[in-house]
Amino acid sequence: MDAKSNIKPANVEEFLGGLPGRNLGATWEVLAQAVPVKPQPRAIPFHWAYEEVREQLFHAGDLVPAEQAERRTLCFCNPGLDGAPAATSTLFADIQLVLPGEVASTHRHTACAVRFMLEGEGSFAIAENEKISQVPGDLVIGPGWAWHSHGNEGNDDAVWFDCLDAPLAAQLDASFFSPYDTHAMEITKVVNASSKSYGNAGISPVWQRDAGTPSPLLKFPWADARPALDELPDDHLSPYDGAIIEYTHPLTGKSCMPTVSCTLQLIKAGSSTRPHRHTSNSVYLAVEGSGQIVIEGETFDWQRGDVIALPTWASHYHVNTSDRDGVLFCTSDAPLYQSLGYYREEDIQE
Ligand code: 1HN
Repeated sequence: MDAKSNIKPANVEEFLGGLPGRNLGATWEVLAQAVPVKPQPRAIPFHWAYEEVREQLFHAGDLVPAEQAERRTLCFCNPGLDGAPAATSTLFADIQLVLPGEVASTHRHTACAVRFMLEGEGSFAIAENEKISQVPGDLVIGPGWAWHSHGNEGNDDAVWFDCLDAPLAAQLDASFFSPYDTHAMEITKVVNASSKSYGNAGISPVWQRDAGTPSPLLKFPWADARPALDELPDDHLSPYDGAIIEYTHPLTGKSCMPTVSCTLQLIKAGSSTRPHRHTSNSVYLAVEGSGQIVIEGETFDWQRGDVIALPTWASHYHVNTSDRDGVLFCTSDAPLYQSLGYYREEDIQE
């Protein structure tokens, strides 16, 4: 029978068989696909060991000149996502190498970016005509659509972790990218201008108060964040995350980016946390000590530089069996879910 016949179908099978040719579907046949009873992430929980990633990154450093790579980074490809450059469905993450003397080209993209410094003194970021100094442990953010570049004027190889909401922007068909008209952006502001204006906790300028999103403060120093973890009183710990602090917009207290939040957490030596799960995807970067994240019953050991992808709705808890406190940096798309009314979190009773 012709798929587009106007003759009344003789039975249900014939009726259903005629729908695809009309670009129609019978909702009752595809309801579970249209409205799954719970999230069905394609990304899987996954761990990348820094030792292996770093070795490959330095091969790139030997073989690929900076001029030939817009950014010399190795990105984390979640095995559940068919080779796509994405650590989770919404978050791109990579490890970047900038050798002494190199300066990256200037460009901008709608995807927002966060950077956590791992190795090397003497590198810098440039964002919107401001030069930002950066040392290991610092978090430097790159707001969406801001012109940016970076370089290394020290003697050490600079290595850092990047996370961008690029897969989200691409899925929303909202991704734009453009190169600057010259290689280098001129610097018109004082070095670390945003830190000078907004970097004093609880104290902010009156005359130029920028309460828009994202955060007008672009650098969150390790020298501020790390002591804050140790100082958190015991009655301010999270049952699920131990001592955990968020890098926040200095004027609103909200996440540093509209779609991405950044946290730093400490799992005390010999401690473990309660299991829970939430909608929102996370990418963890281990920064100090060692520990384990148990995700859906599978144990992922971590040490400094390791990266772990936690897809939405996967149950997880933290363990630190070592005799040294462990510290994890984490990027998450929770603000996205929260602003859309899609955020859910659930304690898991054993
Ligand atoms: C980018 O601009 C940076 O500026 C890092 O450091 C990684 C990955 C994809 C697209 C742009 C950076 C990036 C990126």
